Amino acid sequence: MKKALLIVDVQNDFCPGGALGVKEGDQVVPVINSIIDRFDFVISSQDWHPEGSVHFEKWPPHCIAHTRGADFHPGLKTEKIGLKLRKGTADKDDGYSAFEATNVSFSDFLRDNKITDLYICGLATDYCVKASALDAINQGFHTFVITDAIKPVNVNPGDDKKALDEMYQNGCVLLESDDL
Ligand code: VGL
Ligand code: ZN
Repeated sequence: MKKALLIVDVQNDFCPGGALGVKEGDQVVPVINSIIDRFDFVISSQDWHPEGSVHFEKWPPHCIAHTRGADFHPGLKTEKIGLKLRKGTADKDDGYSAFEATNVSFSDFLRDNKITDLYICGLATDYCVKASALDAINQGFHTFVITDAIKPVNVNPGDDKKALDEMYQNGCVLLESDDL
């Protein structure tokens, strides 16, 4: 059994003050930093959009490739990250899931490294965390979501509860960082 941590989109634009700031998004940072040493591998994903993306018909422009908004939150412990995934890189691509990364195949990486258990944290619960968790389940990984290390966009109130319910119903284990 090998465990990997996937840190989803802990980027400046998803933190308070960012272009698509998630309420309390920065509060996931100390929780993630406190658990990062407990995994065999640490992988990050980054939203990495081109300026003219169709994605920006739904969302304010955010995480434009090579901008400060697309950088990791400055407080995140990044030294342990062994693989950095970039997604949403095409004009016509939302790229919500880390499994849609275009710079490397995430599922090949997990299989090549014999990772069985994937723990997911980061931003945002109701979009990229959910999409990544559901893909992980569909690809056969034991999938865990760390509920005190995620924050939602909540376009509509309760979207976070719905997302957690959907992940749970599909077989994700929901747990808190203290239970690791
Ligand atoms: C995300 C909305 C738009 C996310 C990305 O990281 O959850 N949400 N792009
Ligand atoms: Zn995006």
